[in-house]
Amino acid sequence: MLVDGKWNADWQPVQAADEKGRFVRQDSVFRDWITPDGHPGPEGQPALPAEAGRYHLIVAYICPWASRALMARALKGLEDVISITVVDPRLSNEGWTFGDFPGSDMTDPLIGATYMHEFYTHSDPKVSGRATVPVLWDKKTGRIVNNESADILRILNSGFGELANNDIDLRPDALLAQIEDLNAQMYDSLNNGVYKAGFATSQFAYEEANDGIFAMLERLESQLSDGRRFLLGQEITEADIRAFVTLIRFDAAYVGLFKTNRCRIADFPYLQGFLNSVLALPGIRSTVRIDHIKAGYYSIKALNPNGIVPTGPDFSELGL
Ligand SMILES: N[C@@H](CCC(=O)N[C@@H](CS)C(=O)NCC(=O)O)C(=O)O
Repeated sequence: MLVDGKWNADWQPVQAADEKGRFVRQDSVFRDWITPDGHPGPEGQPALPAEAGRYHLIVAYICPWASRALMARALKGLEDVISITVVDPRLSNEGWTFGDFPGSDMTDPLIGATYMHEFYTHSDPKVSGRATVPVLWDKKTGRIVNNESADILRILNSGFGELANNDIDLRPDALLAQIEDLNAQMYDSLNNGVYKAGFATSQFAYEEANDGIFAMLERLESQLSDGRRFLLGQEITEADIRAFVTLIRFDAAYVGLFKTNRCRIADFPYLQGFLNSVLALPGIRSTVRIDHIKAGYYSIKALNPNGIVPTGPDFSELGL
């Protein structure tokens, strides 16, 4: 990670642990906003004005948090407004890097960076913390606008005004309370829950995380069992994006590497149907790269020292 703008040690996946061996995730550092005319964000955040071609996303297809941003960009039809670059899914000793894995970018067109952490020090020479993806970058000022995917989802949904496809609203007012409630519960038990299982440093913390994960999967399965297409009805919302990015990685990576192997998503008929419904939406399929997901997670040396990537599972039922 970075300390006062310097890369200080080989990359390690575990960010921090509490006294019971639970994985603790760090908070994001860059939290500015983008709004149609540059007026402050919803909670008064300093904001830049929306502009076609000005902003850029740096992502990793392995990463669920980055994939949320990619999904929102696709659903809001912002592919021609916001450009992207993709890092190599395999983590180096200095974290994310550009590289030659198929589907990644070999070089960075923005500042000529080799490593992700260079975008952070370019934005703030004294920055401390982890150099995570996704990053929403402003080409005009040459700095990070925001590195928190929860914010980026909101920015993409409403910050680009008429530049976006506004037939889709990922946070409709009528569902906002339900979306926020489900988001919070899914974050703790599922989205971050799989990491809490995988990076637990005690049996207790691992089992606690597993109980949370499978209770949430059962709940989502039962919620979908009335035949609705998405978690809160017939239209996709932010809650579906958040669920999808974890569910699509589950059988490919978490079941094996993170030991969340009580059962697979393929064993839940409604969750599997939900994955198909989301994948059928325009632009979504290209945000999912199972090869990156497997290569990336299984490159985490602390969990898989020999770097062997499993050949399965078979994703043909989802057409992946
Ligand atoms: N809160 C951040 C978390 C992002 C995050 O943890 N990304 C991971 C990849 S899945 C990362 O870049 N990790 C690199 C590191 O921790 O050094 C967000 O949601 O945007």
